[in-house]
Amino acid sequence: MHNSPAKDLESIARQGGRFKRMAVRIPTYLTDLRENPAWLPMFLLARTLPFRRMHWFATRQPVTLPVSGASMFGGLERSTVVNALRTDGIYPGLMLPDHIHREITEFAQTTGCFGNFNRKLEFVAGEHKEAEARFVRPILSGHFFERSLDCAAVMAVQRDPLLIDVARQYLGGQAKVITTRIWWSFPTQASEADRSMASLDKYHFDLDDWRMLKFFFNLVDVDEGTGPHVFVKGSHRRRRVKHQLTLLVGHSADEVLDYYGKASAVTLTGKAGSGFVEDPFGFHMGTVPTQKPRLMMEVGFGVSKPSQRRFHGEPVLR
Ligand SMILES: O=C(O)CCC(=O)C(=O)O
Repeated sequence: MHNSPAKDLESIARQGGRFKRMAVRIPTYLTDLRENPAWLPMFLLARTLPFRRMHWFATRQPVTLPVSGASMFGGLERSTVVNALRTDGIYPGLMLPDHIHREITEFAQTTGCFGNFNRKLEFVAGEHKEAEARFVRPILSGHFFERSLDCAAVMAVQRDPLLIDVARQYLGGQAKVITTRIWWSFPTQASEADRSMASLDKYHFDLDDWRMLKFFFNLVDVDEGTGPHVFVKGSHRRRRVKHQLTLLVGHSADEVLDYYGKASAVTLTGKAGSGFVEDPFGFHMGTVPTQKPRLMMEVGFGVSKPSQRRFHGEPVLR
């Protein structure tokens, strides 16, 4: 659902339905293509299982020694995480040390974020209701973009040896960090367009690279009313032909769950600091909070040259 300019995404999304939103992304796709011609085969073929497998066998790089140094995740076995990722597409048992998640939450409570991906809508999270009144619109998300990297605890998580070790074992030796972000999702009356832009309430898979891995952390206590993330187990390795041949990455819950079964959907509630790592080629979504704001962190890994523009406006890391 990514790969579109951060600039004025809100106004684009408001202009109309799904096909209009796809059409307005065409200039961005063309720029991506000029900048990196290898983007086109990825965009067209990485949605199909046979081409993903071919790419894996053709490009996989060997994993060298694990990255050394102490991890904030203690003695968690890399192989346990990687085996769960291969089988289920998700490993749900991560936990950040208290001082780390508290430092990030304090940063996110005291630093201005940008509403609905729009840099003109700046506010601090505690003033969400006032911001909605001031900007006369529902505000569903608050992103920090490059400001996320000013928080030392965010950087400590991004650089933790466990993350890169797991990413290399799962994606191949060339795996590298491509995104790091923290963001709020707020309870509000959001339109379908706003929800779609924030990757909320619609199952989708990510198509920013041939192979990706995302670590997510709940930075506040997340229950059913806090808009938890949902992942469909096994959907990273089994895919209906119809869902491989479509240009659309988003699909209705009925369509997705009829195929994988309702029991395959895992809802990632948990205490502040709890985290999980998933293969985002599997179907997943955030949900809209109904009671309390959710604060999340994501560190994403990929295998190709990252695009200059990210959908969420976060900096591209080199
Ligand atoms: O907000 C969420 O939990 C979903 C995020 C998401 O879908 C993504 O990063 O691809």
